[in-house]
Order: sequence, then structure tokens, then C-alpha cells
Amino acid sequence: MDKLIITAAICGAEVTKEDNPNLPITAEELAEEALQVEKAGASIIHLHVRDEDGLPTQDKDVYAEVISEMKKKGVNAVIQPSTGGAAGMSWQERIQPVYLKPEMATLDCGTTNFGDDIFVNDLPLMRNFAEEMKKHDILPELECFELGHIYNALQLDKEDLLPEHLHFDLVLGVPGATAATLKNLMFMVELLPDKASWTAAAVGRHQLPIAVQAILMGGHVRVGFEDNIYYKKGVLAESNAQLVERIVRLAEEIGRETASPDEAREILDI
Ligand code: KMH
Ligand code: ZN
Repeated sequence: MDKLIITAAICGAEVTKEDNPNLPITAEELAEEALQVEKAGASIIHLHVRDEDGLPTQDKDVYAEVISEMKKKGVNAVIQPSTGGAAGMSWQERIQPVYLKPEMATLDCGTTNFGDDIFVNDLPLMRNFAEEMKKHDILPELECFELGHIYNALQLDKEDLLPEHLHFDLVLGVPGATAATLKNLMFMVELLPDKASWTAAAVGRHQLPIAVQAILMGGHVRVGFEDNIYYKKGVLAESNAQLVERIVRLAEEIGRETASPDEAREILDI
């Protein structure tokens, strides 16, 4: 098995400080959090940013400021901006961080129910995002919330819109989408091409068991406040780093070493 790549999804678009006061949202808070999760063992930072009111934005300048703060603090982890943003945003708004030419960015692979909302990703939008990422040599993380999303990603691959190395993120447990069960995870993994690598992310109380399953199966793990604000039942997490540290400890016990940022780059062919 490859070393374990841990992605820290430190902020997200939906969670608020009312949900967990430890949520980082300003440039300074996000940069410090990125540094701490990297120290804890994360090699990828999945990044959303917020405006002055704490609301989700895809503004390129806000991303640029946050990323620059991270670099100033010496963050070496792969920074992976979201192109999903929040449900309801236009594609023009969502695609903005791609033009900062990050090493990696998310590419959402199909429309899905997202709680009470619909998160729209039709094939023309996906082709557009994939083409722009290819043009700027950005590795897309193929976000799959549903089984059919894997087939959409494979369609893009057939159309030669994706790089040689395919990296998937299987996101389970979003209300209205595929439930976070071990069977669903195994079924989705079986559909992936042999050459692909994959990360598992799961919402709320499912984050931990799905992460452990991914460690055992040779996949990679995503944790963080975007998907889960609790450390355990009824106890809010103190930081994203606390969630990352637990995964490092568990992986070590199971015999899986954690990848450094540069090792993650090698595994992902960045
Ligand atoms: N906030 C969700 C609607 C991504 O980052 O690409 C979409 C999302 C996926 O978080
Ligand atoms: Zn996201």
C-alpha cells in the first residue's frame, strides 16, 4: 500500500462558527489551521474561503490572500481549492480559484441532492472545468457523491479531458445522496480503474469509521470541519488538527505510514 495521504477539509462552505466556534474562516485563521494540520500529518488542504461576513465565496482574490498567508507561514501541503463552492453558485463564480493555478482543485462529478439543496454539476460544466484544469496543469480531485458520478468521471477520461493519474474522492453520507456504509464504499471502490487512487470522506459521525475502512483498504482519508465538527458524540472538535492526529495514530497502529506533502505529490503524480 502507498503511504496514507490525509486531506484536511478545514472550513467548508456550510459550517458556521455557531456550529463550532473553532472553525477557521479568516485568512489568518485558515493559514494557522493549515500549518497546524500539516504539522499533525495532513498533506493536502481542501480549501473553501469566506467573505467578510463569514459567508462562502469563490472570489479569486480572497483565495489568493488566504493561499499567500499559508505560504508565508511555510505551509508545504498541497493546497486544493474547491470548485464546488456552495450549492446555488454559478459556474463562473465557482471556477475562479482555477485561475490561481493551484497544484490541485476539486472537480465535482455530477449533480446531487445536498440536504435541502441541489448541487448542480452537468456534463458541460464538468467538461469546462476539466478543460481549464488541464490547460493549467492542475490535478483534479474527482468528487463523487453518487455511483453515477464515477461513470461521469470515466466519461471525461474517455474524452481525454483528465490527466494520466486519476484521483477520486468518494464522499459518503451527504443528506439526500449515497449513505455512508462500508458496502457502499466497497462498491464504489470496485468501479474505479486500477490506475486510480482514492480518498474517502464521510459526513458527521460516519467520518471516523469510513476513514478507518479506507486506511485498511489502501485508500486515503479526508477529515475536517467541512464534513464533521465533532471529535466524538456530543463533543465538538477543538481543531482540525485534533481530527488529523487521531487518523495518524490509528494508521500507525494498523501499520500504515502517513505521507508527507512531497510524498503525496509523488503518489498523485503532481
Ligand atoms: N459545498 C458543497 C456544495 C467541493 O468542494 O468541490 C460542494 C463541495 C464540493 O464542497
Ligand atoms: Zn468542499
